[in-house]
Amino acid sequence: MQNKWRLATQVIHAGHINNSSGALVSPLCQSATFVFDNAEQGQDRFSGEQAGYIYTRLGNPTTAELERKMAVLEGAEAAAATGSGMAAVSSALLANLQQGDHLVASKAVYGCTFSLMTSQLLRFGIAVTLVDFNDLTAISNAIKPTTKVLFCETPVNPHLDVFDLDAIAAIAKLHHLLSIVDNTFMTPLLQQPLSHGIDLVVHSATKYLNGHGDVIAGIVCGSHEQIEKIKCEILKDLGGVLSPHDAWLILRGLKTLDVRITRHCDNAEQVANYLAKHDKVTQVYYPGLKGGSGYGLIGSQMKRAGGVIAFELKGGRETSFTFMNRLRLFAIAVSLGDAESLIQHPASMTHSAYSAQERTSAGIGENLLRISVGLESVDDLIADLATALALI
Ligand code: LCS
Repeated sequence: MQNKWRLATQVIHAGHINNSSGALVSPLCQSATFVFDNAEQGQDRFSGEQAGYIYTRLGNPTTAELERKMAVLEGAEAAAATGSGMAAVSSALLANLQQGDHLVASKAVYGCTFSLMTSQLLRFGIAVTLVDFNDLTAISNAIKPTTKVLFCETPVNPHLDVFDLDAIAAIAKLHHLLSIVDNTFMTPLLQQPLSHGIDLVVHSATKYLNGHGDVIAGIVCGSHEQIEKIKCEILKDLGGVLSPHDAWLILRGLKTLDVRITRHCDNAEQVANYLAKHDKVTQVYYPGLKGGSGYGLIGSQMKRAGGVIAFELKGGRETSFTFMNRLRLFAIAVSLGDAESLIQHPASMTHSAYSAQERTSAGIGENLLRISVGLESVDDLIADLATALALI
C-alpha cells in the first residue's frame, strides 16, 4: 500500500514505524550501544543468527528510519546513511573497486570527489580516466578490461551539465560495469536515477535532503546486495557512519522536501531568466533555460531543473569577486540546498583541488559563479543581483 503513495506523501510517511509511546514523531535513539538480554543473545546478534541492534556504527533505529525512507524515495531496495556526502561517494567506490581496477568518471564533478578519484584512490592502485559524459563514444572508448565502475553527477557541480542516464546505464550494462550517479542537485523528487537503470545513487544529504544547513551527511541507495556490502564491509570497518541525531534532523528536514523543492525551482527559474537577459552576464547554465544542457530531458529524466544556477560575467576573477562582495542577501558560502541563498566562486573555492589546466578542460572558468537559490522572496533576490550587477 505504502508504495502507491506519491512522493510528496512518502517524504512524510515512508519508513516510519509506530513506536510504543505513540509519539507522532519518531523518538531520537541517541545511544551508542544496545543491551543484550543475555550473553547468548549477544553472540547470536554478532553471528547474524538473530536480527537486532548491537552498536550504532553497525546500525541504529533512527538512522534505519532515514535509510528506509530514502530507499522508498529513490525506488531502491535499501539505503545506507553516511557521515557526509564524501563518505557516501567514497563508500560506494571503495565497495566496488580494488587494487588494479579502473574507473571511468565525468571530468567535471564536485572538487573533493575529483581529488578522491585522482589522488586518494590512486594511492591504493585504483586508476581513473576522466571524460566528458556528454560524449558517449568517449565513455565507451575509455573502458578497459580492468574498468569496473562508471561515475557521474547530473546535473554537474558546478556548471550544471546534464547527462543522459538511459544512455549511461546502457553503456554500463553492455560492458558489465557498475554505474553510480550522484543525485545531490536533484533529489529523488526531481530525478530517480535507478528507474533509468543506474545501479547506485549517492547523495550529499547535507544539501536539499536536510535542507536547513545544519548537518553534514550522505546516503547511498541501491540493491540489498550493494548496501549490505557498503554497510558490512566499508562503513563497519572504515567507520564513516551518520550520527543518529543528524539522521533525526534529516528526517525532520525531509518532511518539507516537496514544498521546498517546488519553491527552489520556482525561484531559480525566475532568477535564471533574469540573469539570461542581463547584458553584464555572458552565459547562464541552468537546465531549465531553453537551449541549455538538459533542457530536452526536462519532463522525462528530470521533473524540473532544481535550485542551482551557474553563470559567467564579463571579466575574470576580479570582477567576479567584486560582484560577490556587493551582494547583500546572497551569502558568500559554499554548499547548496539551504533556505538561504548562497553564492560561491568554483575556481577558487569548491573546485580549487583542480589544477588551472584541469579546470579549463572541465569548463570551470575564472568568471564562473554558482548560486544556490534559496527560499526567500524571489523579488528580493533579483533586486540584490540587480544592485550588485549595477556596481560592477
Ligand atoms: N556530491 C556533490 C554533488 C556535492 O556537491 C558535494 C558537496 C558532495 C558530494 C560531498 O558532500 P559533503 O561531504 O559535503 O556532504 N558539495 C559542496 C559544494 O558544492 N559546496 O560545498 C560542499
